[in-house]
Amino acid sequence: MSNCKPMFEWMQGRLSRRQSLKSAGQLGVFGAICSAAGIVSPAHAATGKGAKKHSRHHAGANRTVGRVDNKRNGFDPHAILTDWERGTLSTDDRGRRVRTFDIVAIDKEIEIAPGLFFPAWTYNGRVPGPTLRATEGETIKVNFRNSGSHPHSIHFHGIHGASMDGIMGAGMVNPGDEFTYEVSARPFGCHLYHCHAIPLKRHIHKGLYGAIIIDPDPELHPEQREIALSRQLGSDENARWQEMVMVMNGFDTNFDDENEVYAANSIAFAYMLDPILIKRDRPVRIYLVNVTEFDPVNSFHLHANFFDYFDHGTTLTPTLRTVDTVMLCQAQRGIIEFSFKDFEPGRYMFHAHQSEFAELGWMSFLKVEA
Ligand SMILES: [Cu+2]
Repeated sequence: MSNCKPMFEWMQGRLSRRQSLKSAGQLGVFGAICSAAGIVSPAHAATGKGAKKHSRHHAGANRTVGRVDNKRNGFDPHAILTDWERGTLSTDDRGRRVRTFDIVAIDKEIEIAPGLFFPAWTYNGRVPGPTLRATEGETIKVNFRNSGSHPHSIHFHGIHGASMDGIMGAGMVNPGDEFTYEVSARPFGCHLYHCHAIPLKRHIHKGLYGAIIIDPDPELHPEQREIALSRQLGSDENARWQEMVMVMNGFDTNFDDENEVYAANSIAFAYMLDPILIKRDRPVRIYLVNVTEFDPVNSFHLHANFFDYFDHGTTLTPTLRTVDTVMLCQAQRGIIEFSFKDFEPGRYMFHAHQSEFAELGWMSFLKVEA
């Protein structure tokens, strides 16, 4: 740790105030790296003594040391990949299939990197909020209770009436109050929901967002029934796929309208420290959502392979084929499909291709196994 402090002071003298603040945020990550046993200063690295340790530091850099306490957070980034919230299915007196979810807004401090805490506003105590999953044609009802300290709402990117829009005068909920949103589960695809209280950037960035996945109804797509079936959770065709959701986000830990930490599903480097296990012979499908505030774009880049991309997930044929990078503005989302069939087993990296985001947490591994 003592080696890190002089370096930080040296850097601080050379940066503008805003850059310094940002470096202070980085120190959370950098400090964690330095606190590991065996890290030596660049000065020592220049001599023979300690050079090996230093090179090991560089080989293993771009990650944090130590672990986020998932238990204290109340959510686990690995569980979030696949913990679809299915709600309760019923038929109403108009004969409609209704899927009902319960969501509560709660203020909650969460740990986003080891030892780095963020005063979040959450849906159901987690960031991102629950991944709602429904089937095309259903009616979605969400009973929303605001147990937070500010007015909040749920605004769905989907199809619904004006009164259900989650904006001022249409489903904005004061602390202690409740509201039931009713929206259509269409179009099928990969969508999102978020709070639409103002100031919008603050309410979104604090953590009030989540993914909503609408599976296509195979009966409505006879010409592409097999593909639709593969997306329908619970079908044999779907069971073959290794599906996961990734919500790309960032955290402004010092409230200067810039992010100090970036991630997929909130926890910096979570999938770097514990790579996501992938079976080589089964295809992979990622539901990707960008909710990053303050930066105009985020991106997803896969190493050593290429993928097909379905913009917004609203088509059954790819909108981009054979690419290894996609760029998404805030609220843009899509479905990524690829396979590691016949590849050499090992760790395959994926990350934002804004290098700054990658170095501040949004860097990950898939561990491909035979
Ligand atoms: Cu809000």
